[in-house]
Amino acid sequence: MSAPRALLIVDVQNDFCPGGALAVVDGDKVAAVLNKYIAAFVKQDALVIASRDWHPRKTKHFKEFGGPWPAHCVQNTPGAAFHPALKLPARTIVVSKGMDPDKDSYSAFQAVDGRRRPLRDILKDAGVKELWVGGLATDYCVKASVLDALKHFKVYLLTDAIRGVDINPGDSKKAIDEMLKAGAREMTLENFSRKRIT
Ligand code: VGL
Ligand code: ZN
Repeated sequence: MSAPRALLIVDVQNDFCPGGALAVVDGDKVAAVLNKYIAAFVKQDALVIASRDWHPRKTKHFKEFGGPWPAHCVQNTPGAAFHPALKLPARTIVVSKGMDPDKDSYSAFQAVDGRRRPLRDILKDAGVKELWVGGLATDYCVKASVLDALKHFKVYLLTDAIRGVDINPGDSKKAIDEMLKAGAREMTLENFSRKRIT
């Protein structure tokens, strides 16, 4: 039986990092922090899940087809690959989202694994009670995922392992406030190491 705790790494992909099509300032900096959590979760035999934005070339999510964003994370392109600084263990469960050309969706709870199992089923089947969430972007996918997660799980938001798009200044801060208000608990690597939560 695996631990009741799981780590959800949201969309740490090249296109959301400096140099990418939808770059988030310092997006790549989350990798070093997340690597520490990954090591701790692997030691605990806890699930490590990585979500990815995985869009078809034509989707209403992209500006050229009526959506809000420049093209990014197009399936099987280098921009859609996980950032190389992120050390994902071989047993990582990868879930993909954003494949529907007619939808503009953000939450990792709309993602499915290679066998089309939705994230919620994967977590339930593994007996997960607690989800620790970090990644990109704070004000979009992280926020949507955390708000969905709170309906079913205890959630820790890894506030030093997230970065936001901040189209309007302050969006990320607002998103963090909203997640905490909805019931997410804040966790930083410093607190995690100090409390040696196991
Ligand atoms: C995201 C904007 C567009 C995200 C995805 O993963 O936060 N943001 N697509
Ligand atoms: Zn997207």
